[in-house]
Amino acid sequence: MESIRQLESEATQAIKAADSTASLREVELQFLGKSGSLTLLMRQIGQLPPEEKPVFGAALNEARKRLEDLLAARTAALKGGERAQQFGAERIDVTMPGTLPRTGREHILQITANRVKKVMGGLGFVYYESPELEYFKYNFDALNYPPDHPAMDAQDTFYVSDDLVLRTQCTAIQGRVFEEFKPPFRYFTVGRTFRNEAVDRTHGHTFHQIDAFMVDEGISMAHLKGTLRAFASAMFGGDVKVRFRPDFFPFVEPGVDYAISSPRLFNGKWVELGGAGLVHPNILERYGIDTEKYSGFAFGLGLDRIPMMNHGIDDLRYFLENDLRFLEQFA
Ligand code: FA5
Repeated sequence: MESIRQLESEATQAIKAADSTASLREVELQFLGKSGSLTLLMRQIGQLPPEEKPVFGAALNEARKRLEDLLAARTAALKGGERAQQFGAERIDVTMPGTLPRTGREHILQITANRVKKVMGGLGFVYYESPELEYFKYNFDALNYPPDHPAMDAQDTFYVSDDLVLRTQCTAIQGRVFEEFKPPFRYFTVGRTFRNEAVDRTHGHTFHQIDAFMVDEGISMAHLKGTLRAFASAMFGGDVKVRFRPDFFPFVEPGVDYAISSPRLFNGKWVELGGAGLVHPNILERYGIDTEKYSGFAFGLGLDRIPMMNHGIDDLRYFLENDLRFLEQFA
């Protein structure tokens, strides 16, 4: 009997001292488990004299029952505290500001290209796409460059093989269009061009051009000037001035350079956007077009110069540097 009281008192102490449900579980195993000390005591009943057995058994069961109740109460109390603690740790503050996912946006050059496509479409030109890796034939030969002509030096490019180059000018669409379609027509393209260039603020090794040409009956410099005047108004505003000065390109005759100026843009300085002229008769003849009946104009402009003018950007290298601080300014 004494041993029961002793064990019950020990177990009670241990239960009161336990500070977590996990340690309570250990106490339970230690006293009431399969080989717990109270359970072992129960097994000793058989060795007692018969008259003591019922009294001892009853006392043991009562002690066990008290301990079980105490354990249950203590477990419940500790569990409540532990839950509260867990909730506290996992608590979500729904009033905290969220993290916005990063969203992409169109690149300023893409925005510009899309505007150009709208404007050129509005002027009756059809978009034509051709490869950036181009045959030498279309980049130069078809454009009336005599073999080894020094004009090719102005457009030194990257050769992939003897007859494949990274195109130096979007004018390379001309030969492809002439092979595919019969005049009258108006085609244009917008795309990436490459030159082996001493890179500076206004010259990249990789840049973009708009190139357009139309062939029809009676086309003259007046049509060219009217078209480039309308293009400048649409891209820069109605108040821009346009300027044409004689220039040489093997594929036009006469040839001009085309510049624009406005007091609002680039301190009113003249900025050259590109070259233009009437399609050289040699090219028309090469593709079997009757030059008595048909003539055409062509122009090629730097795309990158347009946002440079419109946003006062003084270095075109920003466009391809992928610096978000620069790119995110253009919605
Ligand atoms: C040409 O590329 C001719 N194909 C244009 C042309 C087409 C003339 C049809 C006549 C008829 P040019 O090399 O000047 O011409 O280049 C045209 C424009 O592209 C330049 O005025 C400039 O705006 C832009 N450009 C040329 N090289 C670079 C470069 N390295 N970096 C950025 N823009 C350039």
